[in-house]
Amino acid sequence: MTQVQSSPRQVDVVVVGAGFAGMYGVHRLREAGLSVQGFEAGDSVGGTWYWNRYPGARVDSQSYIYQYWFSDELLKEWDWSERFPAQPETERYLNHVADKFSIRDAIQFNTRVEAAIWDDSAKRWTVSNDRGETLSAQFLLMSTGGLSAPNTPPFKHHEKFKGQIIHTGRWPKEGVDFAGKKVGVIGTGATGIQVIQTIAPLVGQMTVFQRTANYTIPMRNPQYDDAARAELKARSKAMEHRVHRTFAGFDYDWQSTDLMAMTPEAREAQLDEWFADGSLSFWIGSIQGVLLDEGINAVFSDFVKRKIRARIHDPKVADLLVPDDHGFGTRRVPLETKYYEAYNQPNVKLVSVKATPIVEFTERGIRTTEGEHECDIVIFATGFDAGTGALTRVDIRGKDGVSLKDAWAEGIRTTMGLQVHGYPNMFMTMAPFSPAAAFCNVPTCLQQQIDWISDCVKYLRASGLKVIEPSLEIENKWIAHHDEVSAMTLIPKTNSWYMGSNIEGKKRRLLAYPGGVNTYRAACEDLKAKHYEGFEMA
Ligand code: NA7
Repeated sequence: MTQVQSSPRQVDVVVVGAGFAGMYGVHRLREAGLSVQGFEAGDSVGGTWYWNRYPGARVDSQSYIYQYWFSDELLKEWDWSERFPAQPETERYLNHVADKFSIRDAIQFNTRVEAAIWDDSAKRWTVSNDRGETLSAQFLLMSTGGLSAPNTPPFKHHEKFKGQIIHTGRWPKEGVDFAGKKVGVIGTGATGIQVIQTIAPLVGQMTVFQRTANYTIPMRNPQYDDAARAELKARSKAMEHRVHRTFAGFDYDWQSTDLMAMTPEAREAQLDEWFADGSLSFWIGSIQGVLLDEGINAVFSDFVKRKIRARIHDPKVADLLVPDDHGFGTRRVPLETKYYEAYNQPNVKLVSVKATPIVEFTERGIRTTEGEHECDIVIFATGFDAGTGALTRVDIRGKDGVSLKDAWAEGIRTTMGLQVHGYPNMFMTMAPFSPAAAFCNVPTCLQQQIDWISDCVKYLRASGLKVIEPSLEIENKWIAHHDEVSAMTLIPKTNSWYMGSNIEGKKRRLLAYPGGVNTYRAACEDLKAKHYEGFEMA
């Protein structure tokens, strides 16, 4: 219940969310001299790395670029143990940053923001939370995460199930004992793959319910010794410069190799070489044609299909695990470690819910059209309402009193994923129509967006201005550009969370700007240099 207060506490900015972006937002805005109140639903910092503590959770970006760049001291003192650290290490890192920069002081934990209403006469946001508190803020920073609103498909009769149901994005802190248990896993995206490969050796039996088979890349994850760490740290400044200037915010970028002009043998050797890096560079650090050209895409698809098939003993199981309905890289490509080998274990069964759909949950498990599958625990690795979900779950009302949820039901609108026309002084990170929403090494984009936002706020203050909002014209221009670039890629041809098509009733639309982190950053810099031309300020 929201309790009405006569004179709510006034702050300069409310920051919602204490993940990578929210923490950095608190730091930068406080540094700029603003009074900041952060709110976070969890009991500590970390965002994605707080909530997703399922077995096997791990970053698919290299540790040395999945970090903050703002403090030389931090860069020097923090030691990453390996190339792709597991969730506990990334969570430890974020806690270390929070402690070092006293970020917790500005954040109220265990508190969910429920509503933010723009008061156009006062030119301020009225923000209320689930503790019945209300605040008045000049600026609102929604750093609620692009992949933070869990998608829990409404399976029939799930309440009848006598066992335990757990969504990977809400994993219990105390952990789960799998020994001897019959475990069902629904979903084989990046998360499902990490869970399945990790718990397969621990469970009594596992039944995997797969709807769509994905392309994957085997992860190469060397441990770092002191020499390796020293070498990476020596390059950190150069790396920071680099990641902001590549297509996907990683340290690798598109290459100019003419794969199609090669002999079949040379082409295979080149693909093998890229694949052997064991990172996402095979996808977004190879050649751009993979996302633009059907012919090139088919070459990549065929290569990865052969790699997958070679690892699975039973050809019938291989038929199900080899993707058959989309091209390589048109949905998120997970990195994996011994994922396919799990299906060679006698206690792991794969059920195609495309061929035999889930009918209902029963007391003892899940019934598909082929029969009942007994489970003690069912893991929902069913993903998120990406890009929009965390924003539309808060009752955000702009100038005309229209909720963002209703406005976006008509069609998502943002200006570069940073602001929305009609919602003055509201800033967002990882929102639709910026690369941050999907096509980015996320920390690269989040830091770039927070830097842009804090520079914008500093500019307003220095100029004696109080309000900023994109004009309808500039917003329309950006949306048209986003749609034009999207249509040039192969991504809209495939169903995935990239397109919002994983959520029933959500309009199909490419959520992330696919024009490149480098291009997007240049456009943001240009706006800043031109003093936010096209934005209405007062
Ligand atoms: P994803 O990639 O959205 O994967 C969710 C999985 O759950 C995927 O295999 C879905 O099948 C499956 N799913 C969703 N709903 C259902 C229903 N109703 N029945 C059966 N199967 C279903 O989420 P992740 O958590 O794996 O990854 C999200 C991102 O987080 C990831 O890309 C990284 O960037 C980090 P589908 O493919 O839709 O047929």
